[in-house]
Amino acid sequence: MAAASSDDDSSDASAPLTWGVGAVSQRLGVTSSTLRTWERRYEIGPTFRTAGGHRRYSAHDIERVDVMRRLLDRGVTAREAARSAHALDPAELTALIAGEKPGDSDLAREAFVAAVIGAVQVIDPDRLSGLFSGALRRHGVLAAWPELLSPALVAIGEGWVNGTIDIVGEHIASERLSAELRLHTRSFAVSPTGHTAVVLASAEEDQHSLPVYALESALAEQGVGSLMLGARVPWESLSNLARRTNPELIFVWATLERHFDGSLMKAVTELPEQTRLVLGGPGWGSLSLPGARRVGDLSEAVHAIVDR
Ligand code: B12
Repeated sequence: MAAASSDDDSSDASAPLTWGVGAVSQRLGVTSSTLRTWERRYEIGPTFRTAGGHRRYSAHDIERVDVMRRLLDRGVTAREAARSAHALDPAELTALIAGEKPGDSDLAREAFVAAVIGAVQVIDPDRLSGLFSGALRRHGVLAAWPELLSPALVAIGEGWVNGTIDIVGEHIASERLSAELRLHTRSFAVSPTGHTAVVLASAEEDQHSLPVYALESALAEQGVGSLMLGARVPWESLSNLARRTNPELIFVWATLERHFDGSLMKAVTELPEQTRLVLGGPGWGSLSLPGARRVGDLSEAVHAIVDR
């Protein structure tokens, strides 16, 4: 989507970021004339106008148009779609997006992703926290992660690649999501033995840790505690820790591609005999480590750990 702008004739620094008809049309695949019709007939349109009279859509206006479009795509009449889309204030839209059972409806997923992207683009951290916590509270991490949160992260990654999302936006979303995942984790009573029996970490030099926080949280939902080491854990430290605490299982996440590496092999061979190694994430590619088990998604990782 074209970047939000403040036109010369709307350059009030306190005004929210807004988008023109062309940008909205391009983003949602709805022609400009249809957008004008929806505004005229159903009052589904922009909240703002520039001093020069040009239409300016806020992030919420865009979400409302998007809901209208999706409901129409699902066979709802225009009048009903407009009524539903109209009835949503920003908080209700958030609730609707996070509240529909994920998996049941593409609308829930796509609207959630659109809301997250909108909040990243206008830099609205509190809305991000609200979206993330709402999704976790309503569905639990085991459903919310694959159905809502992961797709939102993938969309953020795409936004970063095509230049519509700044790296700062990616950092804000990541920080807010990891904070909400940790809060979710702490809301469950977990078995204290897990804190030494199960160790979770991201691979050496790999800064990506959100899937590991999701796993920590999903285990907590099952009453299983774990020792979370976070991002970029050196192999040597991991194997030293294992020799001192004899964990039953170590899970290591890798997003970035891993290559054969002597210090990794040494760490693996020095693990205590009882310690099982479980690997997750695209970075492991075809690398095979002696005795290690691969898991492909969050649910499989939870089962591998809970049923160990
Ligand atoms: C958030 C994010 C960051 C955050 C991480 C914050 C944090 N605390 O984790 C920050 C901003 C720090 C970051 C940094 C970087 N990032 Co980054 N990042 C992302 C982003 C947007 C989401 C990552 C994520 O959590 N994905 C989790 C899920 C959603 O994705 P997935 O792993 O592909 O999921 C698959 C499976 O693994 C499985 N799965 C999903 N969840 C789970 C959970 C478990 C437990 C299991 C077992 C499986 C599983 O299902 C999915 C389908 O197969 C991705 C975009 C993306 N497409 O993922 C880029 C992305 C991973 N980053 C990328 C890059 C390049 C970087 C940087 C190198 C950028 C830079 N130039 O500095 C640095 C890395 C520095 C380093 N040394 O590590 C690339 C990686 C390309 C590659 N494969 O090499 C991506 C793909 C963006 C892109 N499209 O180019 N990043």
